[in-house]
Amino acid sequence: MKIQNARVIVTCPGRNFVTLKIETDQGVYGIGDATLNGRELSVVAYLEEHVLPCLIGMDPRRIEDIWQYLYRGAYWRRGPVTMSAVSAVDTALWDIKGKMAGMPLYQLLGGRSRESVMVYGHANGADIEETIDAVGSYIAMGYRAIRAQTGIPGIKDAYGVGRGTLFYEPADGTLPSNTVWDTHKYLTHVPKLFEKLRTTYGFDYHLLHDGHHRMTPIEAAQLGKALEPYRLFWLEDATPAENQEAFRLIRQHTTTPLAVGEIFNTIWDAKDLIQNQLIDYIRTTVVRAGGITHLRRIADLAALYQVRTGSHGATDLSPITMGAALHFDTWVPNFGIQEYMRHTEETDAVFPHDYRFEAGALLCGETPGHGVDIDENLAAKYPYKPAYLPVARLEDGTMWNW
Ligand code: EZ4
Ligand code: CO
Repeated sequence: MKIQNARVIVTCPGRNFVTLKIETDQGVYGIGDATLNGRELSVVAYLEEHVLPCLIGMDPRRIEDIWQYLYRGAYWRRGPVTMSAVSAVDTALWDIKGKMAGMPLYQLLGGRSRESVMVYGHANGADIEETIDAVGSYIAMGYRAIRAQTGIPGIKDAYGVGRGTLFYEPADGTLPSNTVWDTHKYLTHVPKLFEKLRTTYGFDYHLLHDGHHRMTPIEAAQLGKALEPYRLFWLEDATPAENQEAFRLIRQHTTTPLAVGEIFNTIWDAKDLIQNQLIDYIRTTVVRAGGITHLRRIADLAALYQVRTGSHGATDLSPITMGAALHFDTWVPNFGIQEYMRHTEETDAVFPHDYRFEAGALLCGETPGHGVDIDENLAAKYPYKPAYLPVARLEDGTMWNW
């Protein structure tokens, strides 16, 4: 069996998605997500110029060997562009293997560990009142876990707020837009949101919050401590994790559970965090961290330390990543939760899939492979549109983390 053809499809049904399609000499094909928000075409070039020519003629059944070939063989390891490309190849190859075996991906991984995959949705509002209402609407839709973000008085365009509720999409203009940040104002305001949420809705729902890498370790420790009475499911991306040791300081001061990893590329980004038990949830997902092959390695390491999974699932990850992640989540023994931001109807139409939402959970289907396809005719109707993520500066103009 041979890989006969491999090509990249770029489409923008409301936002940009990069998809890799691998075709075999036996008529079976597989698809993988290669979307890197705001840097999409760099992955397209990496795939088209450097990866796809090597794949032609290879045996698509040798998933592990092809992974090692792309990772070790490049000499230059890791990084978001490289690893998004490796992820796309890996996901497409697992899709092919599933189709050849006539089995849904979760069966190939070892079978079902749970009946459904608990997800959390994103509630946000310009102020506390609006966020309280938004959380209420997620409860009404059946969610059992909800991430809550709110606008901060005196801060223009705080992270996670605005541009619609159900389909929040941060990427916008042809150049990055400017937002402003002030951690002092944020730290004063956020505990009030969670106090109000608990007095309004009680403790029967899981609440989550994303700090989006804005705080220093000691500021994150303060927030974690202030939020302890409201028993969060997790505080996400409390501080940047290039220095994994930074989380030790947060950990020493608070019992609020910590989650990180949506921008990690490999197991090496998470190794110290996991082995020192500095986090509770690891948020790497299929498209960003080397596909199913590498994600499994990360999850197995995490399991040794009682760290559970909490895969990233924002709208800039295509339905292919969501579909593959749900098979992974259905199998992985140390599952925690899955993020779920809904894609628009236009996106769902371009990527027909068999997963479905029910009672606060997603259920993967029984279609062989990962269960997500691409309608290429429809995809062709939505040409690529450059869109950047915003940047953030402090009030005095200092560049900060968006
Ligand atoms: O800002 O995926 O938890 N979710 C997030 C996302 C990220 C986007 C960046 O493209 O932090 O909303
Ligand atoms: Co996040």
